[in-house]
Amino acid sequence: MTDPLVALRPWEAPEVTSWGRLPMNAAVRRPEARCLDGDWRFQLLPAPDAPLGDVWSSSQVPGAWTLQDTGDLPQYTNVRMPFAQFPPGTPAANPTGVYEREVEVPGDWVGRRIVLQVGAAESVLLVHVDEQPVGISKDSHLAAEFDLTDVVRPGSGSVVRLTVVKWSDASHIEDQDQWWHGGITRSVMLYATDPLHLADVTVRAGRSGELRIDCTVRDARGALPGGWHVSGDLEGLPLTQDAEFDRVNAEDERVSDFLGEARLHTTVADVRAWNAETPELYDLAVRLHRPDGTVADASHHRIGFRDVEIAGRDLLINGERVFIRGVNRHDFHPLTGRTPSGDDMRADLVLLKRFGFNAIRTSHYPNDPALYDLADELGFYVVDEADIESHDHAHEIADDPRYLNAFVDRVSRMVLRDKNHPSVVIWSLGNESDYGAGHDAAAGWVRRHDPTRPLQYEGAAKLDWAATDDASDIACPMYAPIEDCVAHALSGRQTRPLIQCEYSHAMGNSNGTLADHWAAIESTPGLQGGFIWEFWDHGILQRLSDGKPVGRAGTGLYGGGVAAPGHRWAYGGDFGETIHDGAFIADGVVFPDRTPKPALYEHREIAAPVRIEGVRHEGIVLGNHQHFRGLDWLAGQWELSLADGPGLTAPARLPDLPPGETAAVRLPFELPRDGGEAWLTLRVTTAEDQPWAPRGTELCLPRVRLREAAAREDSPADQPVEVDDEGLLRHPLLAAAPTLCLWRAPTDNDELGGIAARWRDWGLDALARTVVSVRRDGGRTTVDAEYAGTTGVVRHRQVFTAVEGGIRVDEEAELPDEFHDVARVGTVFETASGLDLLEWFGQGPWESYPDRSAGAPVGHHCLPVEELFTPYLRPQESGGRHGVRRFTLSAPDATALAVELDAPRQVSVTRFRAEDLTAAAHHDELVPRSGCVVHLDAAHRGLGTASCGPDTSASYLVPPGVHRWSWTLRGGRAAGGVTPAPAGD
Ligand code: IPT
Repeated sequence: MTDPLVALRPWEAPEVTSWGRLPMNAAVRRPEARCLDGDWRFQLLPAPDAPLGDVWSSSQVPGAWTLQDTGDLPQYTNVRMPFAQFPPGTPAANPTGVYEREVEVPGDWVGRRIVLQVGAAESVLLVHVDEQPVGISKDSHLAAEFDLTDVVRPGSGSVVRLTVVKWSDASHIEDQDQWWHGGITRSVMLYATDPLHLADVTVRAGRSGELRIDCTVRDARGALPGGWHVSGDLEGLPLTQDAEFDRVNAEDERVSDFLGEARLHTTVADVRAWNAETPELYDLAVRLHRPDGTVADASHHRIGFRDVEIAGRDLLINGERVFIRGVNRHDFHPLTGRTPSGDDMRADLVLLKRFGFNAIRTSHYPNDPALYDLADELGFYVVDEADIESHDHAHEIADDPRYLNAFVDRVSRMVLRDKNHPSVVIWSLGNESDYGAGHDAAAGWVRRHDPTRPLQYEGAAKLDWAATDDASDIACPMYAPIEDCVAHALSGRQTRPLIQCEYSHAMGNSNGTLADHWAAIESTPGLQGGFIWEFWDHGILQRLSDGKPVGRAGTGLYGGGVAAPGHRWAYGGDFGETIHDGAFIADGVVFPDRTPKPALYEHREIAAPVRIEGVRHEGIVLGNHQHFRGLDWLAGQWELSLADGPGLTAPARLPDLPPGETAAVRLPFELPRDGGEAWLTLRVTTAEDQPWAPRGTELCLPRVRLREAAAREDSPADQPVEVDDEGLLRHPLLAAAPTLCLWRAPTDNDELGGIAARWRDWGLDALARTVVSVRRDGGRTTVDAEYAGTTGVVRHRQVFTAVEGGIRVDEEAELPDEFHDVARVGTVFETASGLDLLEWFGQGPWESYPDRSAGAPVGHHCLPVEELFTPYLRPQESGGRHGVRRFTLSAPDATALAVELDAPRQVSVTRFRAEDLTAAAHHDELVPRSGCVVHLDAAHRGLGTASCGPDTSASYLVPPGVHRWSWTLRGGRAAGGVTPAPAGD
């Protein structure tokens, strides 16, 4: 006999969103639940209607079977569907996981209502108990509950079977830019309540201290017996019940169940309001009592008192126009795919706090419930997004009546689940799904059900940012150029807040112009921030020997952003799939192991809570850039860096400064007369333990230049400079002579933005050098050379002059107009091996580029060469340091090579030639060279974000024409340390 659930073919029926599923709610009673996680019997069928076999293996719940060696592997696509069928169609090959286990139902659950909760299943869930059909659910990122009271017997065991169909009509609206998996990815549990139970709890708590709790009770057995009541307390203080239960459904004999509501309320005097800076939470308990006063059901909440409103074009939290420093976050883990643990999620949020983020968009589905508890506790403004993305077939689906129910179902269930979280300040209807009646229907539901929060949907607002009648209360574009946002805010047409739902695409070496975005946001009324795309690089840990994902066994096989030898971070195509979107899955601000990328330091500085506004005669002017907090939780230290002298440090006393205010403070030391260029940095740390940072955690490094560099003169010297007939400098510490370089290993932005293709067309990756002349004139040798590309020739001159202790190199390159936008103009040379430590005066210690240089303060920095390189998943230009004035590469035996630059320049020192990086597809393919590859750039192109969004701004481009730069090379063996730079001034 065919199973009725299978006979329905619900995987190709978008109208069917569920059957037998209980309504979503926000009652929280986790302590009582029995957890059914662990190993379940498992079979992977080739299709949902294929017969069950006799052979069972096992599979871990929660978990993706695609990461558990079942023969079905992860696949990554961005926009396009992984199969050809149009919605609601599915492919014939449709992996279907059957999970089974015995469940013992406790004997004392007799007379109770017994509920099975499946945390998340991807993408259709069919539930059977003892072979009887129980229910169906879709929506891969929300829990489904089923009433098992009539199908299980307390005191005996039952077989629970969960059948999960991978491809369905629902896949077409879960077409997010992420890996496709299959499985039960969140916990499964069983719990019992009294038949008359708390069916839902709705908390409304405003910043004035007013608290209102609506309790919904339900009893499937009929009318409410007399004497039942609810009670509640907030931190032990009893709440008041407004009245008896109001019956919500009709008192009609034909209505079999009872649905009633009661309201509790109180007003908290001197309430400590919740906001992302001071996330004050209160414990709330809500109880349902039997007539004798005993507790039949209880629900516990941590609530926050706060207001969200839109006033004109400002989004206000507790009346304040806050900046939204957001990031898009997926539930991701490199071993488990979609199943981060509670500790993992806490680690994500702790890291985000430490790097200055205050907001999260749960791209592109409701995240694990624990995430919202953490956001409440640690302090984040959350845009909670429904699981709707129909990217590939957006236009067909948005108005398709067959999907209407699914849109409303997904949005409403998210709201019902998450409505009590103070962190959730905005609802989002989903992502990249065009705009249609399905959205308006869902918006209508939200606006009626929860008028306390604004609603956003990029697809609605993008048609006209200034519209006032669509399904979005916020203009929330993605990847809009800065100029467009500013122009809109200045146009006089703006009607609603402008907060980008995605911006600054973090793929590879990226996030160029982030500081320019924020300079515009902070100076333009009407602009309020945005959400960086995205938090994670979604690399999956993969064994190279057999190409399989390592799964949970991979714990400890990575660190510092890099997979252990014999492993790599897999991206699209690495599991042998032919339909995929390559490395576009690796576009986060952290590596797959959560190691921060350098761009995070940029963000941290841009978001600094306290900043140096300038230097005035009365002192250093500090500003408090928070919205709600003073500076009392921060400690500071002044650090003075001198180009040519020892630095100074002193504790900084931070002023008592309300948000938005400035004050001048005196430096506890005088600027020394000597020492050349001088920079003052305020190292800001936490003065006391925070829930997300122990005392002493560094938060930002605002800085200011106190004195410019003085001009230097090298004294001519009388030693020979060795230049061969090819015009190449010979030097004992150089393995390859300095030549001209216009190429960088294309970044993802260079490649996907089409910029690198131009460079290749012009032949910049393989310029042919011809020496034109080598002229020797006493201590000076002039080399003229030509570097020919396919469409133009660069003329290059190097003048080598012997100076005291070394060689001065004056260079000039003239780029033809054809080469109107190149990666770099500069020198490249390679050193002998053994010079493994870099000390430099310039920006650091983090990697920085011309359009991403706000994060790294100017000072003296020192790192082993290996640590200068950033292991972007797909190798590319990496390891640059901006604003370098001079550097020394040294060996343990005190051999050293020192370079003094004529001006702050972009420098990189790595083990890789640009061509090595260009040729590799994964980090593990790189073979480090023994010496160093050194680039000194007269000009280096900004990074921009052209892999998805705007390229860098014109001011960061490298133009054609004449470029000039000079540097002095000194090298040799110095007793007791590196070769000293000449004294300045
Ligand atoms: C946008 C998507 O919303 C997001 O999921 C991700 O794909 C991002 O881009 C790029 O990584 S959609 C894009 C086509 C603008």
